[in-house]
Amino acid sequence: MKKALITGVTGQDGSYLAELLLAKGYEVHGIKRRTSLFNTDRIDHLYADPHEGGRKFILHHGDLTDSSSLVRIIQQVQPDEIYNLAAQSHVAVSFEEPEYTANSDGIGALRILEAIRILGLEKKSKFYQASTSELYGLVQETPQRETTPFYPRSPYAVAKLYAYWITVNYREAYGIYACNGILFNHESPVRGETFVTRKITRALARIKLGLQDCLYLGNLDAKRDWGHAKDYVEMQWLMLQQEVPEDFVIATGVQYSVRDFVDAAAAEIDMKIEWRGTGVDEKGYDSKGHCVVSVDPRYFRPAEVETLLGDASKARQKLGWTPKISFNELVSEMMREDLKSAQRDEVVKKHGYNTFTYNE
Ligand code: NDP
Ligand code: GDR
Repeated sequence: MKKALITGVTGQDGSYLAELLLAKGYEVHGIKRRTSLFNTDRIDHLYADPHEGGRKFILHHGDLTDSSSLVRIIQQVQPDEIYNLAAQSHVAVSFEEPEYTANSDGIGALRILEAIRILGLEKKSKFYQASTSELYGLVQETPQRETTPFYPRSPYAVAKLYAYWITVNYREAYGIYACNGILFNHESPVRGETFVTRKITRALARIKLGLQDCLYLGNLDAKRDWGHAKDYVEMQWLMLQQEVPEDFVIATGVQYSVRDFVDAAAAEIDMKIEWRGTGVDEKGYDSKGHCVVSVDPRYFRPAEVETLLGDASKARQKLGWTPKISFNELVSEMMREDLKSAQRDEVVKKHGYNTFTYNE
């Protein structure tokens, strides 16, 4: 039985990847951070009680900023495959916490690669690095592919640039089977609530049911190549099953703006969007006291990535990979699931309890 170790197992991709690998018969180990509240919502359905034998899904406490925990876990697990998905993954937050982002997202990858070396696992443990389309930042070529020059535009992207190159370097220097998946944005119903797609579907569902007044957004003209996380984790696994380790771009090849995403999500629930510019009062309300979408400059970034569009021809040709879930199916699934959770909140509210609107 193959053993896989996933860092970031409590995140969006970690949860889909754990499901996929368990279905393929792997023993799956995951690293989670110590938190003051449970942070395992996305993987609770996979949880197995440690008091029962024969577990295939095992969690370990560790942190990408703590080499000792990483070395200890990798030594104990002796994984055939390591998927490094853990990161401070929010681009806007990286401007506020640049040093921490560099430590976890950049040096974190190095710590795992060094652990592989220290433990003499160069020929045993294959390594996947969660690289990103943010590396292209201020784009030098459209669409972006493996050979497009990088131009990172945030502390997050700069940290990921280090992780990208250290992965390439350890592959070339020490013969480790190490690859970068350069993944374009991918979303799902379990996407973090402060990324723009989930923020939109969650807010529109709550506005529809009268639980929230406004959706405040930043740059509506930013364009992204949005795919579904479920499709993309399959690709992460495929990249570690090849004869030779290589880096691959993963994308749909179709681009939409943030505004398009709002329109598509609203259409799913027959909601007519009232676009409000910055010309309304400071709270974003119009004269009728009603507002649906408002631009709030607080969500503008110090340096923005305006447009990303990927070319995944190499993955198509060499790995036979194509995304199965379309943009409209993705939006529809996210909207459906957020409507369900808003309906639950509606029941809670009807019984006199407050529900919480987190406007971040
Ligand atoms: P999430 O933010 O949903 O998940 C990140 C995971 O990393 C969480 O499990 C989080 O733990 C964990 N984590 C954060 N910091 C640390 C740390 N210091 N030590 C250990 N664990 C930590 O991200 P996604 O699932 O969306 O993305 C997965 C990876 O892919 C990330 O590296 C991201 O940068 C990259 N990526 C994502 C893309 C996307 O569109 N989703 C596109 C391209 C790359 P906790 O649950 O406790 O917060
Ligand atoms: P991104 O995703 O920065 O591409 O990083 P995000 O959804 O945060 O932003 C996409 C675009 O939407 C614009 N935007 C807003 N973004 C947020 N979060 N909130 C808003 O209110 C808002 N309004 C407009 C942003 O300015 C941006 O242009 C994601 C992360 O998953 C990274 O970890 C990953 O590497 C990249 O995708 C590929």
